[in-house]
Amino acid sequence: MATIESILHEKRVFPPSDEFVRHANVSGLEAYRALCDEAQQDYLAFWARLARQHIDWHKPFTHVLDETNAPFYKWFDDGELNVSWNCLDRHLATNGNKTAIIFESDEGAVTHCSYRELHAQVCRFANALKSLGVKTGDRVLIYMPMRIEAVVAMQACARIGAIHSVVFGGFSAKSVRERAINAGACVIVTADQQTRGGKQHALKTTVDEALAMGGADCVRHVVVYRHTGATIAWNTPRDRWWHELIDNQSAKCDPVWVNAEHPLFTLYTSGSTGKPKGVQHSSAGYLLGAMVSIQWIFDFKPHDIFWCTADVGWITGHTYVAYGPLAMGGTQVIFEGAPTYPDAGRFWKIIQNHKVSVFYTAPTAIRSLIKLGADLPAQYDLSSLRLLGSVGEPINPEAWMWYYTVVGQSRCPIVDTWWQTETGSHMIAPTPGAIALKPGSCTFPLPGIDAAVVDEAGHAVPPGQGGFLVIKRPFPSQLRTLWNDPERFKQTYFPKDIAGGSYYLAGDSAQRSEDGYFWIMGRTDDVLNVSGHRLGTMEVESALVANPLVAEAAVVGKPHEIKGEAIVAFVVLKGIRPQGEQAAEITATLRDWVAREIGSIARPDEIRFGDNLPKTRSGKIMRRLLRALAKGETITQDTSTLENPAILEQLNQPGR
Ligand code: 6R9
Repeated sequence: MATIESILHEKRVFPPSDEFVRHANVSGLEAYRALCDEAQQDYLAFWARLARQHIDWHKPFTHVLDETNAPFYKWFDDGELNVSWNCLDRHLATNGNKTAIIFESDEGAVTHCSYRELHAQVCRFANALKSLGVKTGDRVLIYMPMRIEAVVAMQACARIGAIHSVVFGGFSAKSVRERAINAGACVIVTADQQTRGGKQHALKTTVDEALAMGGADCVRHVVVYRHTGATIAWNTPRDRWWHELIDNQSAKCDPVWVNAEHPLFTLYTSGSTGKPKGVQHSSAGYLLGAMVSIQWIFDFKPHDIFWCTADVGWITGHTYVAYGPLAMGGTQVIFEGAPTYPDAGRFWKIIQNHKVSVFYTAPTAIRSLIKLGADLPAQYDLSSLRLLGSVGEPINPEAWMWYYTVVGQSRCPIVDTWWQTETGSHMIAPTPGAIALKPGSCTFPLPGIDAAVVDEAGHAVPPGQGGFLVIKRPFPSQLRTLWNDPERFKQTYFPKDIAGGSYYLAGDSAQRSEDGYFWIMGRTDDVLNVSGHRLGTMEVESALVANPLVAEAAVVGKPHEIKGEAIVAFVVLKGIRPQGEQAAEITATLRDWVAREIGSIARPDEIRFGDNLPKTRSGKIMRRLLRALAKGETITQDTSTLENPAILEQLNQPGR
């Protein structure tokens, strides 16, 4: 895979075609600059204009931004709205019969769901939640397969002002338990099983396990959607079937009007400690970010067929599946399955069959599809595509060029969108009718987003020099706090040493080239990016040391052709260092153990055993050395401060 050095020497430039510019929502560089200037001249008036234009308010706001308790910013905070009303009800009069969702199951069954039908389903389920005693402000944990019902559950929460917390279906019982307790969830919504790539995975059984571990007494009910019909254990009166609960519910449910700042959801994500953070988003500011980014970056048109492949368990599946496309009144594809099932042509077939016009996926998916069938797209009719998007990790220029020429047939701009769970919506990404593209660069910030690259003290670094990526002014869609942990919120995102705590610190390093383009280089904290999913090295380490065999563990990332980063664990066992067959067995045991503790996305790719770990004389593990060892580099660093230099040779043996 290309290194950051080769990316920075990228000379190829792809300006938008005249045809694309002519129809673009932001048409030409001048139009982009005009929006940036508008924000520059009167920042608050700019956001207020957009908030009035895009959102239907129950009670209009008069305050735009409250900075009195910074960094706990408030936006539009005397206004009232309902996010579900903005996503559904307001389209009914003019677009009730328009298809909101084209759903394709793992096995290929297709369902069309109109705005009117979706609205009815959401109302029914919202009434069902109310019948279980769920009230405004209560937390609901959602652990669902990637089906229409997942969106229904999220929208139903929004409708009654309940705060959802979606947990990705690949996470373990322990992760479900930890998140349910942290959120204080009163209801868990799940399904019997999920289906992906022709295989079934337990969901309800995992929830049972999570609750059996104890400590989550806050959970009063588990609502179960029947998907595969698998036999599952039943716990009366705690467990309730989805279909029985909605059976007699009305298809009308008045939305609860909430304050603009009312939390819409929390979503747990990894940071540099072993404990995931509950990122808390607002209602109005979040919705606005979703809408303006779809308007500007995805160049939204009412006739578009939009397809974002992300699961609703991640932020991308929140903003660009569950909320944004619906708020815009668009039509979107939701796909339950995997890109390579039944074969590596599945994505292209879906694009062809549903005439997808805007397609948004992750570099890891693109790389795996190149590997499994670089010539497959040519066998499908992809002429409906007009715009492509990339998210989750830096895209290497080779993958970019393939995506551009083979999938987009050199006709479709690629929007490489940099953003995070915490930012809620796109921050740095090309407005495709205005910005010339460069493979590997997410190009320029959205209008109104004051992004910069700075040094440790918060001073701008010169072009071509790496530094910390920050956003200098508050913006509507940013996280409001970390659930139950305002102190960690302040320290992590607004550290005092950078510009007195006034900048949002993203946790990524970046640089700008002479012409102002942004290039993201990777995380500055101990967070790995495995197949576009965030994972803390500390989380994996805590899982490993929780195994009775393990005395100590250190986890690092190493570059991986498909996944971007692979997980390498250096492990010291309590007994003697295993070798041969025994090492193979313990490796398999520990890999499965981590998958059970956290989820299969955290399963280490490689485990190496040592008698101990390289440490400084003060006892700190030298991670930089471990990273070099994992990559198979020769150690050129000074190892004189190492307590036990002999260990390097032992750990240099590739693991399994
Ligand atoms: C949306 C999402 C956020 C981290 C982020 C960065 C990496 C995301 C990227 C990108 C380079 C892009 N990242 N998009 N790096 N180019 N276009 O992925 O949110 O799961 O919170 O991850 O992902 O390192 O800090 P999240």
